[in-house]
Order: sequence, then structure tokens, then C-alpha cells
Amino acid sequence: MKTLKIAIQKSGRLNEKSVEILKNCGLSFENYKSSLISTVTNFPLEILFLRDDDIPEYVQDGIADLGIVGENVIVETKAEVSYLQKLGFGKCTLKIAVQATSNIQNLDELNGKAIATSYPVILEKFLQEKGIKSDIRTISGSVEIGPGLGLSDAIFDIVSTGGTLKSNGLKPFADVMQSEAVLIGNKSIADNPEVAELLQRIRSVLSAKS
Ligand code: PRT
Ligand code: ZN
Repeated sequence: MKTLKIAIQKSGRLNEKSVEILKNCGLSFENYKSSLISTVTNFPLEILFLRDDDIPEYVQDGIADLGIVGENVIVETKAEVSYLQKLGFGKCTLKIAVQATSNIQNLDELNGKAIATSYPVILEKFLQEKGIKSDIRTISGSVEIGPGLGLSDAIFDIVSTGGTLKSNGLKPFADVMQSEAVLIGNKSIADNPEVAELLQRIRSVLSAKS
């Protein structure tokens, strides 16, 4: 029997809930902060702990059979994977935001404006659909400080409570994408019986919760 591999986030917003859902499925494994791989003792499964950005490609390339990651990361990396199950945590909305004092009102007004983001692929797709041409500035983090410093006219980022926008003098302007954590699989594992068993356990954990 082949040992399956599932990739989950090593540390960050999705780590704890990813570990929790696997434990609730009855899987026994050690969860040391220092280890990058952990063997499940009562199921043919290994857990790989990775940066979330790497998970979709690892699953696409078959280095991992399964993965738990935010939908936004899957879309951004353009990975070709199967969506197996939404997991109900890590919920957020990707939004365009502008300065709270801005009087910009229509999407059209973003034409020719600079938008800072760490998610250029998702933003580009949205703007293209709307027929808008903006100057997308890709930066790896702290995009919220851009408008205040005059680096960009708007930002595109993940929002959950809205607290970060507010404390940086920004207001939401347009919702682009909803996201939550999902279980993904390599395209070729659909008929694997252990995958089917694991998926069934995950679904019963989820339905017991709701
Ligand atoms: O180290 P690694 O690369 O693995 O992690 P990371 O730092 O890239 O990601 P992490 O752990 O921050 O987020 C993992 C995933 O959680 C994201 O890809 C989303 O799918 C999901 N998620 C849910 C969020 C948030 N909510 C969220 N609020 N990801 C980020 N944020 C950030 C956002 O970027 C902004 O800076 O939180 C801030 C806004 O939060 P509010 O509550 O102030 O609106
Ligand atoms: Zn990341």
C-alpha cells in the first residue's frame, strides 16, 4: 500500500486548524514545531509541513498527493489540482481598497491608477474581466502602507475583520474574491481508496461541526 502525503501549512493562519481537522479524523501523529515531515502511525499517510505558497505546486507535481491551502493561493499560483472539499476555516475576502478620504466611486476610475498587491494574478484577471487597465505593482508584503506613502493609489489584499485597512487609513472599495481553506488533490489520485477513506472522515468531521 502506497503511503499518501498531505501538505499543510507549517506555521501561520491555517496551521492550527489543518492539524486539528486531521487529528479529529482520528489520525495519530507527532506535531513538533521543528519537524518538516511527520508520519501518521495509524493510517498510511505522511504530513509535510510547508510554506502555503508552495502547497499547490507540490500537489500539482505529485510530490504531495493532497494539500490544505487557501483558495486564493491556488488561484494565484495557477496550479492544476482537484478541489476535493471546502473546509470552512481561513475565510477571507480579497478586496481592492483606497484611502478613506478618497472620493473615487466607480471601478472605471481605477484606469491608469497604481494598485499595490501581493496577488497580481487574481487582480489582473479581475481587472481584465472589467476592462480596466491599471498599473499593478507587485510587492511581497505590507501593501497597506502604499497609499499613505504615495506609492500607490489603491491596494488589493486579503481582508478578514477590516481592522488592518482601517488602522492604515483605508476603506474597502470592491470585493474581488471570497476564499477559504480547501482540501486539494493531485489530478491523478481520484480513485485511490485511502484518499476516499480520508475524504469521508473529513466530511463527517465537518458535518458533525455544522
Ligand atoms: O509562511 P506562509 O507563507 O506559509 O504564510 P503566509 O504568511 O503567506 O500566510 P498566512 O498564514 O498569513 O495566511 C494563510 C492564508 O490564510 C491566506 O492565504 C488566506 O487564505 C487565509 N487568511 C484568512 C488570511 C487572512 N484571513 C488575513 N486576514 N491571510 C492573511 N490575512 C492578513 C491580510 O493579508 C492582512 O494583512 O491579515 C490582514 C488583514 O486582516 P484583518 O482582520 O485586519 O482584515
Ligand atoms: Zn505564504
